[in-house]
Amino acid sequence: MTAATARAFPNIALVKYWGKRDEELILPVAGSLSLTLDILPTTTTVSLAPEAEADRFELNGREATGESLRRVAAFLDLVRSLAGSQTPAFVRSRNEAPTGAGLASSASGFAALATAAAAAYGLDLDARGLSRLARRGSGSASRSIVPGVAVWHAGDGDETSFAEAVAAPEMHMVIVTVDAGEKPVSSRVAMRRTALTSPFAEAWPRTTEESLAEMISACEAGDFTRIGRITETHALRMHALIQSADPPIRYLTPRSVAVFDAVAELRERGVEAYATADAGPNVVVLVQSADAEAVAARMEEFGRVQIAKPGPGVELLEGDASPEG
Ligand code: 2P0
Repeated sequence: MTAATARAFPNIALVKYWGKRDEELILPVAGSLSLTLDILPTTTTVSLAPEAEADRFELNGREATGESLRRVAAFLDLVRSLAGSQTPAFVRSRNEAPTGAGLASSASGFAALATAAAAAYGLDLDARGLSRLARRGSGSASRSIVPGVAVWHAGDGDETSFAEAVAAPEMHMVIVTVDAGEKPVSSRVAMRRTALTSPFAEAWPRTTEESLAEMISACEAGDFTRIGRITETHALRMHALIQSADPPIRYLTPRSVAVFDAVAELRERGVEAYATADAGPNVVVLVQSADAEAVAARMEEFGRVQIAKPGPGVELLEGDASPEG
């Protein structure tokens, strides 16, 4: 096969990934757990280009250069080394998240790229193999291979650090985009600075693994309240850790904090809602489906609001059959 297309969706972590123990292999300091969404997918086509001199990468119809091209080309180098190929490729990618909306995700991007590139270069990978490969592009991409709730195991090396599905109760997410601008410090840079300078970095891997074990047991028990509590606590712990770097990094803005307060107020009125936020100011509210519309309406004063449901794992749209496992 010389061309393949794959589609993957972003994921939002309930137990966060923050920090690498191996930057080359992208092995995390602890496991994490996320929900893959059903909105804002990335669709990517990889076409082998034997006549070309170098890889090309087009994102939303625009030719990419600089760091984003370099990252895609480095990832293709990895795929080629596994496939025993030297053929350049043309990568065309479309992100349904509006450009600059702060929701364009390296998770959906590298999950789709890994799956399309593996098919185009003839690598025969099952879901676990795809998750390991996507991880090498961006850690969180390992989880976007998997439908619904995914646990990414820290593992003890490349072979055992992959994501797989976890049984969980039904949950929706209300995404509150309080600021569509670009984040001031990339998560990759911020993770490194946190590890090097925060006095609290030492406690993070152990406490995250504890939260992860509790979260998996809450998911298996179908206990939404426990899932929500762990989610909000772990998100705020991650932001506390990031803020303790030197120089400090603060992703949450006053408006983000106002959303956390509004969510706490909803809880006082008996609505089960829990907030989380990634490496940026936008807030995601975890709810049960019956509450999604009402919570979304309450959040409208803070920014653009979208409701997401659990989404599918990565899909190969043309070429070989869908990944198994
Ligand atoms: C997460 N984040 O678990 C956490 C929470 C951001 C905050 O995974 O360096 O883009 O490419 O492995 O996967 C963002 O990190 O970082 C992330 P790299 P990635 O979703």
